[in-house]
Amino acid sequence: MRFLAKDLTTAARDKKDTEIEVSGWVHRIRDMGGITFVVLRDRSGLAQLVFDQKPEDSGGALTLESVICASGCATLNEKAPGGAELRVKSFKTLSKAAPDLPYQVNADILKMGLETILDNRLLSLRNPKVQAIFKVQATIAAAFAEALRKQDFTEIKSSKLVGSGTEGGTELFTVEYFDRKVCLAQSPQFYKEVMVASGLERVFEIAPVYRAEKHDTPRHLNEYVSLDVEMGFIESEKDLIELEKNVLAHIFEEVAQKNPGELEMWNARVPDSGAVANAPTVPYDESLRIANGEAAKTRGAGASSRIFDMNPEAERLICEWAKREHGIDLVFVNEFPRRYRPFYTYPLDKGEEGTAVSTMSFDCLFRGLEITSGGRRHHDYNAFVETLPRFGIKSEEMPGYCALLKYGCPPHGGFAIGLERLTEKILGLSSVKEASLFPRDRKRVEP
Ligand code: AMO
Repeated sequence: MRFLAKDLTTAARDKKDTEIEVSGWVHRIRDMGGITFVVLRDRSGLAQLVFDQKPEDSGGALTLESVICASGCATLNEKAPGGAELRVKSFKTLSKAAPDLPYQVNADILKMGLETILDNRLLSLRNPKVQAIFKVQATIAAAFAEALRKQDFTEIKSSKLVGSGTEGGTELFTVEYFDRKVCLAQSPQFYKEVMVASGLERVFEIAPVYRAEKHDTPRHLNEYVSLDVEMGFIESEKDLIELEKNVLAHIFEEVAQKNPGELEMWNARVPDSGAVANAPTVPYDESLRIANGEAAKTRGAGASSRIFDMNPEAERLICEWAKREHGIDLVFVNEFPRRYRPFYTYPLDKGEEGTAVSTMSFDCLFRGLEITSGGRRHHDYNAFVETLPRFGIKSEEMPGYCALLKYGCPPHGGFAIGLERLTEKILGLSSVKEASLFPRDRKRVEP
């Protein structure tokens, strides 16, 4: 019967003299002359195997990354990882790895450059610390869905082939679609609104989205997983902020509970789920004042360079302020000026002559990085058609949106969290690319 590495200690206690079997990858080999220690890796972790002789198969010496199956008796040993080891009686090689490994799987990945890690993706994904990222990511996605299902949200899967974009025309990938060109979806924005209007009222989607952004930065991917939410019958973005706090608190709670080992590997801590409720909501203008105040403190009061928009420096400074003043580096910035938000965003009338200058929108910043954008949307057909020219759009160019709003659509809104960005910030990674299994950037489309 196959035992997992993590169960070796139990086996050593319960099955002392019975032979058991473990299988996995050869992670490390230490030849001590008389005996050889082999560290075996399986989905549960690492286990120490002790061979009385040099482990050899019909093809010669055992090689790193070969897949083997070993049987023997488990015994307690304080010095072994996990407190037990397998004294091997026999083993067989199930798949022999070639000896010319181009990447050292068992190395400390903090000592490897990101490019090397990504260039050797097939092998770097075998590193336990790299795998930890994706175990945590799986928990995040599951907890996101669970928190929403509990509140009567229905999961949807919308098409990623679309006729036009929703988040701005310059960031679209086009693809051949029979005799015409279509685009890869930048967001399920339109479809999630359609499903609210269809009567489902509350929907969410977990799916990849595509952004043809040319810049290569630690915060941008050209394909990322969007955790999307849309909800009917809301009053303002504040309802959405409450919902997101609830979702994030559940995610943090689940990660703390399901991934203590993974968090430890990365020396990471999730915020206390109870503290999420204390995350402040700061209007956009006020947040820039805070950011400038924080910048002046570090640069000196007379510093001349001002922060004029929510750039990465402002995001970092506001989170530092929130950590100090509210005990959590999580902030919601709302009421963004209209020029920064897409055409579908609901106005917040504050300006003279009834012209909206700001919107019922928000971003969520976590540990110095924007992880979420959202807001209330237009639901009134006439107001929507009136606003389009301000974005240089003709209503004829938006037949879908016009039809959606023309035939009965409740007040609604939603948000989207970037899965890789949230993973990156939970674990303290150096780049969003580290949190993507097979990152797509300007030069990377393989593997
Ligand atoms: P937005 O375009 O701001 O909003 O994206 C939402 C969130 O997605 C993440 N994100 C990215 N992650 C990695 N690489 C990128 N290139 C990238 N671009 C964005 C960020 C960001 O906060 N339709 C709206 C959401 C809504 O209003 O419901 C939208 O997509 O974490």
